[in-house]
Amino acid sequence: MTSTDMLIGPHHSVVVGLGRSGLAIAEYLSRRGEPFIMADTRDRPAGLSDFQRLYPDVPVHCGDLRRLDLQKVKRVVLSPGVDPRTPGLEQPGLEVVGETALFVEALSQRAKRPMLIAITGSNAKSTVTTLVGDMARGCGINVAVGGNLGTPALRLLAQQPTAECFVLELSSFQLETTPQLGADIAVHLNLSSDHLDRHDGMAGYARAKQQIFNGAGIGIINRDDAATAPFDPAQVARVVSFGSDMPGSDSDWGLAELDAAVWLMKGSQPVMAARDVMMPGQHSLLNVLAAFAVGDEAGWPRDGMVDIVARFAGLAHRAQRVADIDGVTWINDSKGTNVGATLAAIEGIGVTLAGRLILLAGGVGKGADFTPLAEPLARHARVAVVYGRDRALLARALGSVVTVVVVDTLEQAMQHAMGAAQPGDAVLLSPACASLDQFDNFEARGEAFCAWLKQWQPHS
Ligand code: UMA
Ligand code: ADP
Repeated sequence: MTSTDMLIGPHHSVVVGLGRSGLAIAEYLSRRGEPFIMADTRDRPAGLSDFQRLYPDVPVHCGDLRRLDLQKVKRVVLSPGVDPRTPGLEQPGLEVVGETALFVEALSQRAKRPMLIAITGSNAKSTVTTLVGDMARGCGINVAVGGNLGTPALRLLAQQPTAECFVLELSSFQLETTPQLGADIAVHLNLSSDHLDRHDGMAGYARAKQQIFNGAGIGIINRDDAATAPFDPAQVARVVSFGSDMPGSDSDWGLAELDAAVWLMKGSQPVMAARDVMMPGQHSLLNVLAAFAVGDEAGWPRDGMVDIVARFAGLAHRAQRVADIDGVTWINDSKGTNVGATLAAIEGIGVTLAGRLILLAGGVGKGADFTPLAEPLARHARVAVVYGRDRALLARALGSVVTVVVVDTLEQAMQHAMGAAQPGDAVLLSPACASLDQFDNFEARGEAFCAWLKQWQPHS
């Protein structure tokens, strides 16, 4: 037993994780006057002194959770980065929930419950969440936007107490510890492998994502990706789909060719011409369809939404056109940190080109299988230039179907691309890997790409 242990009792919650979520949980429990202790499994967590300054009276436990007697507490509230399988947490009868579960609890206690829109998927969550938020704002809705995207949901509640609509990006980590989300609109964008270590493989990861549908009013799913459909249809009152084909029913969304132009459609009604969507690539059209489906089900005016989409340039480092040099487009998709994202970028941008793609990929592959990239590269690429720690793995997976050039760094990869590209081509940085071998994060990698381009551009 530790000294912290002696201070806790059956009314206490134990909050685990001294990061952004932990602080938002602490603020929430303090506002409600609920006793809690703070815990972190690291011996010297970075946020400790800030927390102690803010909450001098709250006991803090650092290190192994098995040193706390959790059998006697009310419940444990986890930050998303903390694995529910952490030693000490797997005890019979112990209630373990996450920050999102407390948000749901708080929302249900409001006299007039605001609308909850929840968005998950392996890729494109931040883009779609931001676009849905912009659409709501553009249509005059008092909206709060956050979750995995940045501001924890519980902090949004405090910052925007009068919001009539909450739009949350939810990760598998956040969904795993939210037993009953009860979203009015729940969106599952796509599923490809990521975070497999945390969820014990693909089946566990898919199951965590499925929690988005628990108690949902409307489920919005991707017809191109069967894994986005609710495993149990009874979880959701009604399902609406989006996809790259013509929609089969009047409430579904899709694409169709009308008078030799591609249109975004609701059922048989054309809503917006694809050429008026500012974000590049066919995969971006799917993201826009998902956002339209949300706004339409929420009852927002169609014209207002179309206006926002026409001006939405996308987020930095996501399939972002950053330069045009001698007829070659340079695209920064540094957020392509897994195979699913890079696959979508190759397919989505490849089909729009007069020329061919030059893919720049590499970094830390996180044990992923790169072979799904081979077939689309054979169709769309002139060359794949691979760099960084796992370049040999990429070369082995792709070398039999596409010309592969192996270099050490991203800058060398760009130099090679500069020489190989022809007018009409696009050079796509979509690494399918984490950046941590050569950069601090994906943002730093994307910024380096843009900075080198700036030096090379003739009139910059
Ligand atoms: N900690 C432990 N034990 C552990 C792991 C962490 O005690 O085993 C402690 C750390 O010492 C640290 C604290 O937990 O003190 C950090 O908590 P956290 O990792 O949950 O991070 P937060 O600062 O609370 O940020 C979290 C999300 N982080 C993760 O899911 C890892 C942020 O998503 C999110 O923006 C934020 O909540 C607000 O909702 C980031 C992320 O990387 C961007 N998400 C993953 C992704 O997008 O792929 C899922
Ligand atoms: P997330 O928040 O899920 O990581 P982002 O919006 O940050 O999503 O985008 C992450 C990556 O997903 C980017 O590389 C982006 O190009 C890619 N992406 C965008 N749209 C799609 C899509 N429809 N399917 C798969 N990947 C996509």
